[in-house]
Amino acid sequence: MIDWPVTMSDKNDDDSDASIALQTRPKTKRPPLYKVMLLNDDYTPMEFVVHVLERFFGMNHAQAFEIMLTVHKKGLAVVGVFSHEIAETKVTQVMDFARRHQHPLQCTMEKE
Ligand code: TYC
Repeated sequence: MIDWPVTMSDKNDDDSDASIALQTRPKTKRPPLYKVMLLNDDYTPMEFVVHVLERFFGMNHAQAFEIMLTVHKKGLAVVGVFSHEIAETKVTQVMDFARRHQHPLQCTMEKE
């Protein structure tokens, strides 16, 4: 049997380049995120929109009032960014709540 000369640099233990090369790009994909948006309309009372933002999006009164005014002036605003499932739940909660109070408020989601 031939006894090959082996130097330290030939050895290939755990932390050598050859073993690391296979692990440099872990294929973990982050789930896509979705923007939840509120749309302006001419009929939903401002106070109702402020209440929606406090109740379903955890905003304090000042934040909620500011975002409501942005929607009122610009036509729409992003009110939060969530996973697909959470975004869908928010949209359903807002749409159900608005419908129950007979307001035409619209809430939609869109992939970020
Ligand atoms: N434009 C409405 C009004 O003047 C207020 C409003 C704000 C409605 C935001 C919807 O998403 C909305 N009463």
